[in-house]
Amino acid sequence: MQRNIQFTSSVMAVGATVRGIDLNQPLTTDTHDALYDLWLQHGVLVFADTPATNDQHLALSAVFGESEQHPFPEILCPEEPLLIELGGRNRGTAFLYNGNELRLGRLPWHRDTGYVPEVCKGAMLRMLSIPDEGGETGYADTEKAYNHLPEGLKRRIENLEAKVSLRLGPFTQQRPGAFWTTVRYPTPEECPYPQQPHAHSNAVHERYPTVVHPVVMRHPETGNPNIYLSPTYVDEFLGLSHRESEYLLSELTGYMLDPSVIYIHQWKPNQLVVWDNRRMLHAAYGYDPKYSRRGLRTTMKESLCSGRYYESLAADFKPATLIAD
Ligand SMILES: O=C(O)CCC(=O)C(=O)O
Ligand SMILES: [Fe+2]
Repeated sequence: MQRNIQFTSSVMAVGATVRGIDLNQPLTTDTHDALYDLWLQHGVLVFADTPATNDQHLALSAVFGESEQHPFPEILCPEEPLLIELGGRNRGTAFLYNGNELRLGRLPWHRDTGYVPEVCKGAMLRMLSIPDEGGETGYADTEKAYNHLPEGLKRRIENLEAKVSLRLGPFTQQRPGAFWTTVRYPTPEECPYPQQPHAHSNAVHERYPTVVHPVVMRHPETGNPNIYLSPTYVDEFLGLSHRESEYLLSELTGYMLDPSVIYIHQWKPNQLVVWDNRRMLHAAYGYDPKYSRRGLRTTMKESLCSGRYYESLAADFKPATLIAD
């Protein structure tokens, strides 16, 4: 039977591009199903040449999952609380990375809401204002990364769990997942552009107590295993010493951030990007504060709860052992 599909797609090394969607027309059931299948298959979809209003953005996002309100009230979009605002009014603080890279909006590799037990399902981002240079969003496929692991390493992490806490801040240098080695506040001469005071504080951490997540996650829909780590948030692995944990984390992060499993998206007008947060890591490369950038993003609710609070660990928990290859 002929299917009524309203788009064409092209597959990239990581992710796929979708063209032809017109959000002024209702999407057919076949289009809906084919988009969802393509998303599960590739982890990230770029909708090219797809102008959208906030309502159309929310409607397209609903093809992939039900929207939920993001846990940070301070970043909700005032006109539409199911969207968060990145940049724009939430311009943030500029930092000086590696001694000479002045950047706003830079975020290390992470999985959204990886610091709560119910990690969100996915997110759809659209950029309303794009800087003249920079401002890319990177996506890393942790399923492809898992498939690259040597068998011995797969066995070592099979039943391992990671202790995760909200440490996503600018001062993550020398943490796996940070793509810089030094970071500091710029002097007023180094950054003569408007910015906001730095808001990340211990208070944020206290709102989100430490959680535990499995290191290997079988995707709830495809069943495919991935390295389910958000490098920036990992404190250590349960049952391993801090040193062993740091070593293992950088080893696994090396696979997760190998260029062969990364797609770096350079934003153009009228695009929306949707990613499967159960599988993909992402990072914001940031931009020179002489430019501005504004994006709006949905957050999708996941019904499967992959983690638990650290405090509620069972008393009979048996620590994992690190078996040498
Ligand atoms: O600003 C970006 O490019 C991405 C920011 C981010 O981490 C997100 O939207 O979840
Ligand atoms: Fe994010």
